[in-house]
This record gives sequence, C-alpha cells and structure tokens, in this order.
Amino acid sequence: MQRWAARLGAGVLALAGQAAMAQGALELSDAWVRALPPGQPATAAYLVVHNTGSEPVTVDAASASGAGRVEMHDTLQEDGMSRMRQRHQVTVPAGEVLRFQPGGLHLMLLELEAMPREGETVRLCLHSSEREHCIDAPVRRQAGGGHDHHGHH
Ligand SMILES: [Cu+2]
Repeated sequence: MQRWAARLGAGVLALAGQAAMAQGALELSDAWVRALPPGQPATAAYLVVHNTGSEPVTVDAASASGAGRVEMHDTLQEDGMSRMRQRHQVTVPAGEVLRFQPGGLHLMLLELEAMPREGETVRLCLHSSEREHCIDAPVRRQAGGGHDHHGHH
C-alpha cells in the first residue's frame, strides 16, 4: 500500500515536472553504488549531475530504492582525518556539472533493507522543488570497472 502510494506520488511529480522542464533540467549519468560487506547499515552512491537548463537547480533531498533514508554528504579533511558533513541543499548552476564522487560530495544510503550486491541495480532519485530526477545505478565494489563502457556508443 505504501509502495503504491509512493508510485502515485512520483507520477504526479513527473507531470508537474513536464510543465516546469524549461526552467531547470538535470541530466544524471555515471551513477553507481558501492557494495560493502553484507551487514553494514549504510553505503555511498555517486553520480554526475548536469544542469542543462537556463536556471540554477537546487537539490534538497534524495532517495534510493532499498534505503530508508538518503543524505547528501561532503567529505572534509580536518587534521589529516576524513570527515563527512551533511548537506541539506546542493545547487547546480545553469549549464554546470556537479560530481558526486569518492572522497568528495556523495550520497549516503542509510537504513538499508540489505546491502546492495554487485550486479544489482539501485534506483537513485534527486529531488528539487520542481521535480525529481532518477537514474538506475549499477552496484560495484569500487570505482572504475565498467565506467568507460557508458556514454561512448
Ligand atoms: Cu557520507
């Protein structure tokens, strides 16, 4: 029931999004989710976000299939230690590309139903006030492998 309601909600958002498309359109690519050992409660996801519109787009939430909650995190170096800090909003200026990548800005998938496994796919969505943008992200153990097979056809 909950899942059905969520899908209906997404459909309404998609319709609203079509009317607003001219303002801000995010193109998502090169998404992947890191597979960690089973039993870990959280993992990270990465992707490239291109704002192809003529207005800045602010992402203020994210979601992922199989994760109860998704946060946006920055990675900071402090006294030689790597720390993560939550970002509640990330703005992509018109025409610019923002990268969620290891060692930098990333998505944190929390409250996992189960750790995603290599070969599986996770649906990642970024939400802005206008609409939501989604992409299917393959699950991998590390960056690299398979990256070059995308977008060169
Ligand atoms: Cu994090």
